[in-house]
Amino acid sequence: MNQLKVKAFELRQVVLDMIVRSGGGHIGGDFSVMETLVALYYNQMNISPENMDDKDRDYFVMSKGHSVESYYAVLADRGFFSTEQVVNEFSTFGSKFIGHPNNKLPGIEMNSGSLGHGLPVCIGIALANRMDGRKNRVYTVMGDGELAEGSVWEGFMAAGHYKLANLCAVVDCNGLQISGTTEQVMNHTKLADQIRSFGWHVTDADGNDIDKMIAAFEEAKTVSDRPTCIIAHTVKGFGGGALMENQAAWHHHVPTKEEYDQITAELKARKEAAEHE
Ligand SMILES: Cc1ncc(C[n+]2csc(CCOP(=O)(O)OP(=O)(O)O)c2C)c(N)n1
Ligand SMILES: [Mg+2]
Repeated sequence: MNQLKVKAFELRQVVLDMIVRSGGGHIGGDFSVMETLVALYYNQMNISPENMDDKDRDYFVMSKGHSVESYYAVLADRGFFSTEQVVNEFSTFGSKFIGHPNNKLPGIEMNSGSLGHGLPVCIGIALANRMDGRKNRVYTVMGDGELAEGSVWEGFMAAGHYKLANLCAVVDCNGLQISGTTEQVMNHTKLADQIRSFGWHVTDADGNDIDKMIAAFEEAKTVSDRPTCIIAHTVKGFGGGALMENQAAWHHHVPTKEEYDQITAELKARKEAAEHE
């Protein structure tokens, strides 16, 4: 488990390199969601470059597509393409490594970035898999700001109606979106109760703690009569230190050279602490 904690800090460094080299990206949400992605891709999901043509593999859609840099970093490390290539090519003219998920790349199910579409598409995948009698699981990750999209709530309603126990949605609940706090922009006063009222199993977890996320994913697998939503309580910018943690301005801020050095040092320190845990 420590290895996965270390991995999450190492992959944040890849994200940082990608963004600083290219001059664009969404670093805050990348850093908040990293433990969720590492838990899914290294511990939970049956998915690999070798089994993408196998319909019994698991499915994942990155609904909050602006966090593409963390998604690319994880896919590269899992062997879908090379880390060096994505760091060098990200957001360059003509590259397939564009600034939101691109399904022309190996491992990427769906183009996303226009918020609010991952859950509805996953409902279709989950329904089809169930109709075919498959035992695999379908996962999506949304942002808490993304929940302002009406299609998300239609999705919550439909998935509850169809009792899609093979579906698990994560809300990366970092309390911030593009221009301020979720509370200011579109508040959800009782998020867990709201989602539960649509017929979902809802559980909370510390979304920057891999052990807690793995436990939440394991809990979801025991629920046989309804979909599960994990409300992952995270810190936007987690791992980057006081400079960038919990700051709306870091939604898509590109670090300066000095900030790059500072974040690199912070990530190194956190990685070393995780190694000695
Ligand atoms: C339909 C749609 N409207 C607006 C945007 C612009 N946009 C990009 S990121 C973002 C904020 C998203 O906040 P959240 O879902 O909380 O993401 P996170 O905090 O994890 O970065 C917005 C409004 C978009 N991508 N899609
Ligand atoms: Mg957010």
